[in-house]
Amino acid sequence: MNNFFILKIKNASVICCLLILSPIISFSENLVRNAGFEEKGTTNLITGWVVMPGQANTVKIDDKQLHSGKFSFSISHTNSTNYNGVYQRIAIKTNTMYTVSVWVKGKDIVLSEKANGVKLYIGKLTGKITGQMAATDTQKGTFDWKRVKASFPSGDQSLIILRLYLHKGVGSVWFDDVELTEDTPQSNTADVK
Ligand SMILES: [Ca+2]
Repeated sequence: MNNFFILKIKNASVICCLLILSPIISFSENLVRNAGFEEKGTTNLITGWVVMPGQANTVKIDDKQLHSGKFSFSISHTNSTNYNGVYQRIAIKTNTMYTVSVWVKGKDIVLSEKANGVKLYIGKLTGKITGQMAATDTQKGTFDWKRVKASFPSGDQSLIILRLYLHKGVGSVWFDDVELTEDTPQSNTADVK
């Protein structure tokens, strides 16, 4: 075997390794701003998030219950008709699969009959909210930090709204470490010969 062929084989090996490793080492950027609620902003404003127009003194940045860092976002209701939360608009790619998740903790959450409850919600946004694209399963009762998630195809949407809320229930909920990422392709290795 001459040096030319040895060089070709070495080059081919390097290319094969890169092709095999690329799906493993690739990662997706978290598209959520201030995802861990560590940037407090000014009074009643949370950097990166918009507080929904709800009832006064029901939402806050909390420094007692947290999943990571020093702060979480908290909603506490004493009235079962209350509906409060935060949201942000996020630009995404069309025709792409995304996964969204959040860490959530609850205390004494009791929901009304027609409540949507505790959710991370993804909605279409074409000038106004036009429908749900994804939502995590609702949560109730008392529970320690757990991660809830959902996946969805973006379809023709290039802008979405991500909301965290407590709808029509009493009790307290904490949210932390929100994540929205593009799904990484796992099937590339099948094309490597
Ligand atoms: Ca945090």
